[in-house]
Formats: sequence, structure tokens, C-alpha cells
Amino acid sequence: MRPLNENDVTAEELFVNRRKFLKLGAAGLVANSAVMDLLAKEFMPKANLQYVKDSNPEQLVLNSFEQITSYNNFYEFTTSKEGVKYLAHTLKTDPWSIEIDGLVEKPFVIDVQDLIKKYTLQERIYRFRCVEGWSMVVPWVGFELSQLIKDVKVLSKAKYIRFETKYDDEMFPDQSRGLFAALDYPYAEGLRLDEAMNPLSLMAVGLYGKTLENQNGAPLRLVVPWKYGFKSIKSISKISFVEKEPLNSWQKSNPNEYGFFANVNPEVDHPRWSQKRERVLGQLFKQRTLMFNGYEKEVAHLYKNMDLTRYF
Ligand SMILES: Nc1nc2c(c(=O)[nH]1)N[C@H]1C(S)=C(S)[C@@H](COP(=O)(O)O)O[C@H]1N2
Ligand SMILES: [Mo]
Repeated sequence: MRPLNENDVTAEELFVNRRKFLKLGAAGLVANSAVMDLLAKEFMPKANLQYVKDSNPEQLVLNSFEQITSYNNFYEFTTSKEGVKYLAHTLKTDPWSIEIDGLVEKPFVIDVQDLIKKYTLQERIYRFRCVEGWSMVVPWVGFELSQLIKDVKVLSKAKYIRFETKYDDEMFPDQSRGLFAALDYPYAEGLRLDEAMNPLSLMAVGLYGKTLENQNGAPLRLVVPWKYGFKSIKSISKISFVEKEPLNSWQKSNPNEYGFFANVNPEVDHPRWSQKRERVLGQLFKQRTLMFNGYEKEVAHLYKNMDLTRYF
């Protein structure tokens, strides 16, 4: 088939006859960015959140809403990245409470919507790099984790923050598989308190201006863009302040391959594959992976005297 050219379809036809458009085949379209933009716009969600826009100073090229919501890691549903979105409807996010406990002045439980209401939402356009070697650029909407930490009055003994995903085996099919489950649930993650206080650390409640889809970790998920994706824990129901470094789910399941820090680092390979390059969703060719995923200026100081091959 000859490659598609602008004269072949008008924008109008694209919208009224998507099936015809898809029949033309993806291969001929890859290079035609005007057509790709039109297709992406067709899938654009209706924004419902109010937030301060990110000026995107680096002019990062966004992945489409369709891409971000159709290729997911969320093992509580399935290990199939394409499958998550078809199963995620069993997650019920209203009502949803968040428990805040451990080394804080006064532990408490709060409804997630009441928590979110306290903060002015901001858009944050971040690179997102999975440890498996794929990446994307996502326009998250959320608030800084540092704001929450300041509000809960953490005791000086606290050195780490620990997050837990909800445990409910009626909502998450893989949680009911017991010994045959893909991971030991509830999914847990942690950050050193100074990492959590870094202005890049975001509590996300939406993307593309819209409340998070279940598959992306509704109603509240962490986003730490300089770390591999598994640190960005989804559907959080508990936040604890603790003295000792918490064990995260992936470290627990395979300590030789996954550590606590999980900073994106092209110089430290995964035992089974190189981390030098990554495939951006929707791109044919791989690109170079950046130190700290491109956020070296913002976070390198956090790891000044640490051997990053040891603290991986
Ligand atoms: N609770 C929970 N959080 C999770 C995961 C998971 O399986 N369960 N997968 C992690 C991994 S490996 C990645 S790459 C990202 C994927 O986020 P996305 O589906 O929104 O792209 O979520 C992270 N958070
Ligand atoms: Mo990942």
C-alpha cells in the first residue's frame, strides 16, 4: 500500500469515518504528524478538573490520552498491559478513605475528596520511565506531596514515608489469588523524607485535565518522575511516616533486581537488560535514557555521597 498523504483524507472524514481511517493501516501514518494529532484529539477526554497549567518549558511532546490509558502496569488487575483497562471497572473509588498514621502528631483518616479539596491543583508535564524500558510523557494533575507532609505535622523521628495501595479482593482480582498472585499485596512503596519533600514529588488525581482513570491509579497515586515507574504507587489508601526504610513490593519480590531507590540511571543496567535506551510509547525508534530521567538538576543533590550502583 502506498503511504497516506494529506490529500487522501480530510479531517472531517477522519472524524466521521474512523474505521476507514484505521483500515489504511498504522504503518503509513507514523510519519504524518498532522494526522496523528487529529487522531489523538479525537480521543481527548472532557476535562473536569480546575488546575494551574504547566508552561512546559522543555516543550516535551505529550503522549496521547489513549496511549496513557491503554498500556498500564497494575498487577492487582492483570500483568497484561493492554488488559488492565478492560478489568479496571471493578475498582470503586467513591467512597474512598485515606489513613495517615505512624510518626505524626495526630494520626487521622480522611475522605480522599476532602483531602484533595485542600489543595490547588497543578498540571505537571513529566517524563515517565518504566524499569522495563518503555516511557511516555504525561500531563498529570495533582498537588505536591510536600504540602501534605507539612500539613500532617511529622515528628522528627520520622525519616521515611510509606504508601500502601488499597487491599480489597472484590475490587482487585489478583489480590484474591493468594499464593498464585503476581505480587504479595497490598502493593507498597516508600521514599526517604527528603525525596518526598522534593517539589517534583506529586500526588496525582488526574491527567489531561480529567480525574484519573481507574487503570492509572484512581483516585490518588504517587508520581516521582526521576525514579522508575514502579515507585509511582497507584490507588493509595494509607500513608505512614516511619523511622526505618520500608520494604517496597518489587524489592520484596526480587531483591537482586529491584532496590529501594530505583532512580532512573542509564549507567546501571538491570541484571537482565540494559537501561541505556528506552522506547517512547508510539515511537518506532528507541531514544537515550537520561540520568535521573532528565531531572538531574532537581534531584542529583539528594544522592551526593551515595554509590548508585549499590543503592539501585
Ligand atoms: N498498586 C500498584 N501501583 C503500581 C503498579 C502496580 O502494579 N500496582 N505498577 C507500577 C509500575 S511497574 C508502573 S510502570 C506504573 C505504571 O503506571 P501507568 O499504568 O499509569 O502508566 O505504575 C506503578 N504503580
Ligand atoms: Mo514499571
